[in-house]
Amino acid sequence: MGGMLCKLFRKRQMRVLINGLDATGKTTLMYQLRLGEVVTTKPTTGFNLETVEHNNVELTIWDIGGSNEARLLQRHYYTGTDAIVFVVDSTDRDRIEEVQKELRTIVKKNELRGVIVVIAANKQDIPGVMTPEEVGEKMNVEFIRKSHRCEVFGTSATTGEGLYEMLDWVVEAVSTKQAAKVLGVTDKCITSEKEEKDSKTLYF
Ligand code: G3D
Ligand code: MG
Repeated sequence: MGGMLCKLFRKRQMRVLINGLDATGKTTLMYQLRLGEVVTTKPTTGFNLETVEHNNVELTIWDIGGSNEARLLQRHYYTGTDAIVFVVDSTDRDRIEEVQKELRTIVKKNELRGVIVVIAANKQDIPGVMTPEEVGEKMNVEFIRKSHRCEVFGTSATTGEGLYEMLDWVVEAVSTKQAAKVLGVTDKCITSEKEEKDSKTLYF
């Protein structure tokens, strides 16, 4: 039953934001997915926006940070978001504290109440980097889980490792949430049973 519902709702429109500090691997990840043409726009001075639309999924990417003006403008893009993928550079121990604060600020935003949060512990192909568990701990995932459904995935945007597994999870989680909303129940009532499928299948 749960699986069927998820299948039904999988076709619905989804907005996924991909955020993270500069040089964490967001653009590389976008190209690695090869979902379509990546369009780069500059809505105003201060930040670049990259978008891909594929089937009913809209992926929007930008680097967090920048001027206050840029941050105010970014706010506009939060509205209507279903999931946020927060890309972390697992090699960057120096900035992990800063990253954790940024994510905490983002998830507290009204426009992002209840969105699915995914942390991509990226650059896992590099030896000696922080493990996904370590990144999760440093990002204080337990705190985020008090208000949001949140999961950590180890990824490599250059090799593609872990990307499809992560996006499969995002689509499944958003589908379940959308189905629950329509039915007026909490998403925990709908078991997102894993169907017999190739783990590399992306539903976009
Ligand atoms: P951004 O869009 O978040 O700013 P980019 O980041 O996608 O531009 O990536 C920044 C740099 O990190 C790039 O290197 C890119 O190749 C590298 N990178 C991104 N993801 C990974 C990864 O998973 N593993 C490794 N080893 N490198 C990664 P350059 O040298 O082009 O600046
Ligand atoms: Mg980029």
